[in-house]
Amino acid sequence: MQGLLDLGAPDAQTPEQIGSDAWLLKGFALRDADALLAAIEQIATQAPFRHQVTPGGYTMSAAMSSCGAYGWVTDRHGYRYSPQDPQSNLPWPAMPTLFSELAERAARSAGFAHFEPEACLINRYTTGARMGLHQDKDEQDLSAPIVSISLGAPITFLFGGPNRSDPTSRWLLEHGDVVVWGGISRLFFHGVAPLGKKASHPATGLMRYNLTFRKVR
Ligand code: MD3
Ligand code: FE
Repeated sequence: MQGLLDLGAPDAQTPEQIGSDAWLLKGFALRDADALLAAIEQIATQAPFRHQVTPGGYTMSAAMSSCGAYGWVTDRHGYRYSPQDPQSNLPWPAMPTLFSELAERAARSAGFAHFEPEACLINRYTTGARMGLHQDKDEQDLSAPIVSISLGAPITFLFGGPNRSDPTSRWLLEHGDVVVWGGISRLFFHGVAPLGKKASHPATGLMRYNLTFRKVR
């Protein structure tokens, strides 16, 4: 008989190491996916998704919003964390307890106790949207991990090394997957390939959402 006791299948209880101090928790957020998507919709009524412009003058193909004490902002002048949404000059929407508790549990499963995220960046990808190789280093405390939750259409994640020219490995990130990055991988180059034309999920259609939880200060 098949499927009753599949001990070989990866699941939320067995983190898969995808790099030094980087852990993939396959399906870890699956149970909470509907509630997460409803919360994202609510957040977007207060802080709508927008395509930000980089200091280099490029418009990002992923649309972004944020919740929590800080949001990530880029414009012609540079990148920064800001306690206000520059579009409204209001504080970002509060981080739902569901978000912070899920991020804390995921970090704990990967060996990082007491993770208290101060910012949750929300990226929204539609067909063709991508994120080029970059490092996340706008946070003051680089000892805290970053937790990411993928929802909706699957995408290919590119995971490099400490130098831009390092080779990249590819990982498929699907609905409900959670990844925790700490230690040296926290500063590794990474990005996502363009969202495929046929990529979809029943819960989101052609959209993919990514939540990243960060300690900022
Ligand atoms: C590895 N987001 O928001 S999530 C980002 O799918 C970002 O939207 C991508 O890169 C996305 O900055 C990738 C995975 C991720 C996030 C942060 C990392 C991987 C990371 C920080 C350090 C190393
Ligand atoms: Fe990043």
